[in-house]
Amino acid sequence: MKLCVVGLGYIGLPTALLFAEAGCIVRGFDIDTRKLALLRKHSLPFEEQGLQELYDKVKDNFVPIDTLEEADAYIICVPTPITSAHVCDDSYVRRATEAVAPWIRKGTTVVLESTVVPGTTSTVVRSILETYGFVAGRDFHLGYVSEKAIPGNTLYEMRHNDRIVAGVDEMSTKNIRDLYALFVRGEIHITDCTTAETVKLVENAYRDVNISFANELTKLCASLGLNVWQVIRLANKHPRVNVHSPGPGVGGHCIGLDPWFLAQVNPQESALIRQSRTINNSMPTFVADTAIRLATKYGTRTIGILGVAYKKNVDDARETPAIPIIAALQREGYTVLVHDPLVKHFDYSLVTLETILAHAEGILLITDHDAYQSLHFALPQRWLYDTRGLYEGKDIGIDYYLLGTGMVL
Ligand code: SAJ
Repeated sequence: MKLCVVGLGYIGLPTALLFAEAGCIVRGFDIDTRKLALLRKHSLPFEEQGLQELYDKVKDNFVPIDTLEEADAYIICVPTPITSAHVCDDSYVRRATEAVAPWIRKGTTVVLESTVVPGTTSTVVRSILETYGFVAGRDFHLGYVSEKAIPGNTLYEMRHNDRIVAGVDEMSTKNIRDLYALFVRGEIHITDCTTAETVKLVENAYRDVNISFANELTKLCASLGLNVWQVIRLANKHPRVNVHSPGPGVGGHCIGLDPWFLAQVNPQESALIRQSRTINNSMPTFVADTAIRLATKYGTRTIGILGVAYKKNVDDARETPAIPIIAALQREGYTVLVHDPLVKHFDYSLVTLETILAHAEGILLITDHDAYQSLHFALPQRWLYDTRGLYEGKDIGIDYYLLGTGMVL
């Protein structure tokens, strides 16, 4: 089986290497020449647990390419950004599908994995692939498979999570299920393409709504002078309660975007999904305003930012709340020193932790990387504002303020 993965990002590259590990001859196509150059040197364009070891193991079965080739199957894993009008931009999916269409033969399999607006596979993708006269279902297999792997544990979850697999007809579904069964150890559930596309969005919208509930609780507990972390811990003792964690905002390339693709289906009937996005998007301002009140209270002018990755222990800063928070502090004239132990490339210059500890008077913890767990602070630090609960209950050596605990400023 020769298989081509189109798009070698956080999902496409691990998927390609897992198919290579399963014995497929895999071609990995991407338009990013920097990424291809790294891969040709057997280096990775991003960190992911176990990915380098897997690449080293399967490198004879995997070839990065910049021109598509004939293959038995094509897996499309390209980005679906969001526009300023909060609408899914499916231009990468269309371009990737247009690139695959000329390679369709009888018996070819095409799978879309990108997160899309429900209905995309069976309309947009299908019509482009049928451009050259082959008919989906009758002549080639077409379907949709979503992934639910968590960045930071992607390979394990891609192998072991259940998978939702869909085809445009029975044969497509069977063929695609057999394909993913080559490496998926979780249960494979069968459905239609539009349901599968919708399930992916529902998974992430569910998480976004629940995070927004935790963030709204943060503001209510601050008004009550209560510790929101304690309130949530005790509420979650209930066997059927699972309140998520508050934070400085929702980052990453999924949770903050995918709910909009669902709301796009019927904006009049998606008030909760849209309001949840509004609440989560309000957190960076809430955090920046609190940090400014602290800096004013202590008369400090230099603020150190600990962590810019969108969540702990990853090197990914896409859609991170750190960006609007830093911008707000700089707009108020503060000197902002920024550190992250894993992120290599960022919109603001990054300094060493030593620089932060030597010069920052106030500390704002945005990402609770494990690397920050045992830090202890002293002058010139005067205060620390913790937006993740990392230091809750610990003596860190300076005045400590915790998001959602009603500190009196
Ligand atoms: N966050 C909170 N509070 C929480 C949980 C998360 O503030 O209780 C924040 C995080 O700090 C981060 C953002 O939300 O900024 C997203 O982090 P995440 O861990 O919730 O999600 P991702 O984007 O790393 O991965 C999600 C996962 N989806 C679900 O958990 C339903 C993953 O399974 C998906 O595969 C992934 O999106 C994706 O690619 O769709």
